[in-house]
Amino acid sequence: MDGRIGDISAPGRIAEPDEGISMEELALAARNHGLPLEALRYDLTPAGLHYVLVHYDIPAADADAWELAVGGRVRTPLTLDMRTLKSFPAVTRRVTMECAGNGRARLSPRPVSQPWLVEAVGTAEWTGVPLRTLLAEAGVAADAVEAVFTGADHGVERGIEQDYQRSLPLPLATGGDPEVLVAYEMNGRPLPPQHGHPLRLIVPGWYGMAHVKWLREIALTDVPFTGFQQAMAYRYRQSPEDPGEPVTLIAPRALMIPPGFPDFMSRTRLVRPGRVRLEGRAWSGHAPVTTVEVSTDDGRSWSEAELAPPDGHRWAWRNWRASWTATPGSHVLSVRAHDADGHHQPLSQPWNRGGFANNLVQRIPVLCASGG
Ligand SMILES: Nc1nc2c(c(=O)[nH]1)N[C@H]1C(S)=C(S)[C@@H](COP(=O)(O)O)O[C@H]1N2
Ligand SMILES: [Mo]
Repeated sequence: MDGRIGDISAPGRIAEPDEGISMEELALAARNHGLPLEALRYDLTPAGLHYVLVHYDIPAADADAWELAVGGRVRTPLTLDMRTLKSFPAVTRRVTMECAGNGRARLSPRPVSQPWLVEAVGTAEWTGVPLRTLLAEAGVAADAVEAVFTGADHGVERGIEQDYQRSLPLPLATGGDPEVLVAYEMNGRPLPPQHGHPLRLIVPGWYGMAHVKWLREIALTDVPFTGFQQAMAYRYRQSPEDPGEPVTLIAPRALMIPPGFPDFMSRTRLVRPGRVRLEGRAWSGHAPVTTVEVSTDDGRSWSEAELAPPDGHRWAWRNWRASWTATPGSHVLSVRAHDADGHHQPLSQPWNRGGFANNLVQRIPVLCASGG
């Protein structure tokens, strides 16, 4: 396939109000997977339980032959193999990553795309070279404004063939807070194929789309990047004509490990009467989480949960817990997070055409059966 076979300005599709999940959405949901919510129990998500989102195919990648090109508006273009990359001083950062489309499947009307409920999240320790180290090595030209990152994967978006590419503003690419990483290890092991083997970008605090996997090129540019994933996708738009604002930082969210045990098909949770420990995780890319509140009466009243103190991992989720005395009958449990910038989770859905950053509070219907 070659060149333009479609219309890159074509907007994504919004499902009809009563339209069920399509086979195309099921095909995406079968390729990609979320975090089973009980895995919120682990501080560090085991690699196989971390959510996965791959737009096209996982590319064939040989670490021994891999080369990262650093070029564009730099003084000295570089070509770095894995051995050279590993010779730079390495850092390890614990980072919670979340897909910008998390929560999309519950929107109404529903944007047709990967149908995440709330499980597109995970936390890992990523080891690699700070991006600023590599850019200092290459020497940033005075007129550079952005860094464009290209993955080795390739596919078609709305009829146009392309590589997966995203950019970051230069101050973020060369800055130290947060420090962007060119990572080659996840939880102390080489990156697994689905998470970008052998090299990926990690952008603490940003939604997943910025963390370019199978990273093969970094190019500094003197104009803002206008590729599909930057200028067309990942923007908060209310209408197809709306230019929208770019999707960047992760909005606050708290999730609860569904208590009790599930009914296989309905997924309804069953608990026995008495004390039930409620716990989960909370995070925000804007600012540290300050408060987590829990409701056991479908959002009518809220009480503060116990939030774990800061542990030095600013870019990772934090544990919270609360206690509930279950009484026979039906209940709806909810949890919501607030951050130090005053962002919090809404009680009605924030809607945009891409279904991005829907951090509507989680609702968990629970059935408490008497007689245990
Ligand atoms: N090259 C490349 N990088 C990519 C993607 C992709 O399809 N190709 N998907 C992005 C999106 S939308 C998300 S949410 C994260 C998912 O990272 P993970 O699969 O390691 O959790 O990778 C991002 N990086
Ligand atoms: Mo994503």
